[in-house]
Amino acid sequence: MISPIIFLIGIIFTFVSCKKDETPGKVSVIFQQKVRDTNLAKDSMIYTNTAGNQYEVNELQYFISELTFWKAGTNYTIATENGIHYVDIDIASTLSWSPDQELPPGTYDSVSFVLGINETKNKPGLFVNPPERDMFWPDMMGGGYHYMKMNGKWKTPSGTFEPFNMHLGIGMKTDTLGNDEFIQNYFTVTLPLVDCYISGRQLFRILRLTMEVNSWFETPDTWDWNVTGGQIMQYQDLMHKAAINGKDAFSVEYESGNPE
Ligand SMILES: [Cu+2]
Repeated sequence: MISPIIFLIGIIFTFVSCKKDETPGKVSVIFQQKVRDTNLAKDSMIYTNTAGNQYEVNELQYFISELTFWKAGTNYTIATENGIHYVDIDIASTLSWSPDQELPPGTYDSVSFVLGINETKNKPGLFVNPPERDMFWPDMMGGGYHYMKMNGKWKTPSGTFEPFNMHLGIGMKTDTLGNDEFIQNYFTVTLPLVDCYISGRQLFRILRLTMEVNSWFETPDTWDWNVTGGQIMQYQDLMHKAAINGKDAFSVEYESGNPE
């Protein structure tokens, strides 16, 4: 027979463990880069885009900023470290970000972020140390920093390997009067969250943000390096096309459910 005291402890324990975790949560974001759902293998000429270009990626570096969590019409933007995080597939420490900012506990509806850096922050001198500093964008082209550098090679129809530099940043256009005008090419990605409870419990504050690399080369436009050539940073129309293609390159995974 179970003694009444043990029975009572059992009830208290059940009650405590059923209580929702209402402690604020600090989120951790893990950055993943994939090609068709498999981890990106760099320096490997094993990928083919929709246009039929065989390609490899040698370097991939990008900025994520204005990371914002949305809950019932209210939003919370990560502001620590100026709200900007640098990702570089060659630097393991950049592949996760645990900003020191607490979010109220609860079920969040969506997460959004900027690929790149917005015009209020993207100014020369923002970063003084490498590796972020090395993302600088030439002043005469608008200044600030590259949003992304994806460097690699593709195989041309004649069988040679040519370098490509998918570099995104501020663009330049000349208006009808001959004046140069700068264009902000950064874009916001919003991803819905379903049953995403964020709280102090470790399990419920880790988000895996995946960039599907091949997505930059398809939908809405089929990217063909044999047509575009390898360099885009001096061509606003190509950067614009890349930015439009990149908008659906991201997805998010997390542990769903309520910690009850
Ligand atoms: Cu560049």
